[in-house]
Amino acid sequence: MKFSLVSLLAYGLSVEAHSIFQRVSVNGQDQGLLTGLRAPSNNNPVQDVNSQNMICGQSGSKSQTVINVKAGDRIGSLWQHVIGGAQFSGDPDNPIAHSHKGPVMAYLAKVDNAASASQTGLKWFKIWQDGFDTSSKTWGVDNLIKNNGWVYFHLPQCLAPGQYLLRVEVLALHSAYQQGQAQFYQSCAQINVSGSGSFSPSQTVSIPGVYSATDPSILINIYGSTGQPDNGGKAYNPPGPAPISC
Ligand SMILES: *[C@@H]1O[C@H](CO)[C@@H](O)[C@H](O)[C@H]1NC(C)=O
Ligand SMILES: [Cu+2]
Repeated sequence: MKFSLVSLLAYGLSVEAHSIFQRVSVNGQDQGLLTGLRAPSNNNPVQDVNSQNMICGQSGSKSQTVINVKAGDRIGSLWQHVIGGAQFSGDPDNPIAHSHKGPVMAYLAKVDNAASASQTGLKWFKIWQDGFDTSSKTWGVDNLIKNNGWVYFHLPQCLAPGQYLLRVEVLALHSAYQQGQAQFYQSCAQINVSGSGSFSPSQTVSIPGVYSATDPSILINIYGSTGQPDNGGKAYNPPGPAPISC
């Protein structure tokens, strides 16, 4: 009995190798831990694509800060195993377990006041994604791990000035061959964009609503015939709309 409890705990630790988006950088300037973020306080994934937690994760930390950025800026999103970094010294699952293959995506939604706006009912559009590179067999999550948890992308130059919620999402597909087992991780950053752009999306999506549990990029076996997580060498299209281009 005692032994099985211990092995259960050990198993529990090894499977809960999740991650949290918890820091933003702007052109290399770290904005601080949880500053300007709506982030979950624990690293458990969201698995119900229709849950309100799909928006910015389970409700956790809030911030009064709105991060000032310019259209075209290089944004960094830092992912770590638990809030603050590694769970313990030498944590092999920081920033996220290597098993958690999948895409990384970034969405924006216009709001009046990013610090106080409700996150429900917003009109989202995708600005960036890192899916799967078939030639190097590299997933977005592999690049995140390579960069010690940092994910980098540029804000579109054409973006209209104003305040936005920036939602960055990791979709871990290691168990996605079973419906309801794809793991979604996300937080939202509160940003104030300056610039001279005028882009307004002609098509937007609702979150939740944009994904379905049986979407072929969500209900998917990413393992090839030798058990390698290489999607059998096939291309992979991340779920949701295509990123805007401008
Ligand atoms: C947003 O940016 C504009 C332009 O730089 C600035 O005038 C405004 O005060 C900023 N708003 C917030 C809430 O920081
Ligand atoms: Cu996990």
